[in-house]
Amino acid sequence: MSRLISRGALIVFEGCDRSGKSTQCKKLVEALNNDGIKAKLWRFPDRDTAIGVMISRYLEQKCELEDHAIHLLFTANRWEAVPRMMELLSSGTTLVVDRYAYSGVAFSSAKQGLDMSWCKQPEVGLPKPDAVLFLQLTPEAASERADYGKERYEQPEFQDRVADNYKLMTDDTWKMIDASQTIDELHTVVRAVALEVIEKAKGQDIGQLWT
Ligand code: NYM
Ligand code: MG
Repeated sequence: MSRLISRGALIVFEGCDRSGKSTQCKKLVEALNNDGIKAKLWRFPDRDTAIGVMISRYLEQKCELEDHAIHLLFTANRWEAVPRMMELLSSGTTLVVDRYAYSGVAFSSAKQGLDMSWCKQPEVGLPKPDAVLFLQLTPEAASERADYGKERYEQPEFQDRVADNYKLMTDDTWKMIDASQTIDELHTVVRAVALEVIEKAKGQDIGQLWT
């Protein structure tokens, strides 16, 4: 298929809480923009939509929600963003996304009574990332970082189960990156990987997740 404009890449960052994803996403978008590459920062949950406000209240432990129900809200928060994401990708903008469906599945299925295959179902068919940059840091190292423990799920035993669940979802789009490096060292690695992914994505259609 020939295109007038080559599409942007969908680059997702994943990892346990406090692994440095938000910092790296921000630095990557800045670096790409400085290089003249169209790139935009995106994040899930997007706490600014009506659904996102409910999610945010739940995470801040201001309300309780049944486990399946909150899982579906996280998923709905991705689906509501899809039209805009597709528009940007096809107009040539690379999206650097802080968490995606893998977070949805890894966190929800760390709870009692929700299995991974059930958790995956509502995520099936979302735009498939061209690459998942997984920032690897032990839950112990993460727990020593600033602000840890403020939100729901930020406990070492829960994060251990999340880390195990992530491992079950790795495929050939995943790049495992050591997140114990300094911010600048990590950024150098991330930027090199991203440039390769952006180049490769130009010639490929956007796939559908887990189909
Ligand atoms: N989280 C995030 C989920 O449980 N399901 C999801 O689908 C997503 C995207 O929300 N502990 C969890 C992981 C985090 C928390 O994320 C909020 P952040 O990046 O700290 O705002
Ligand atoms: Mg957090």
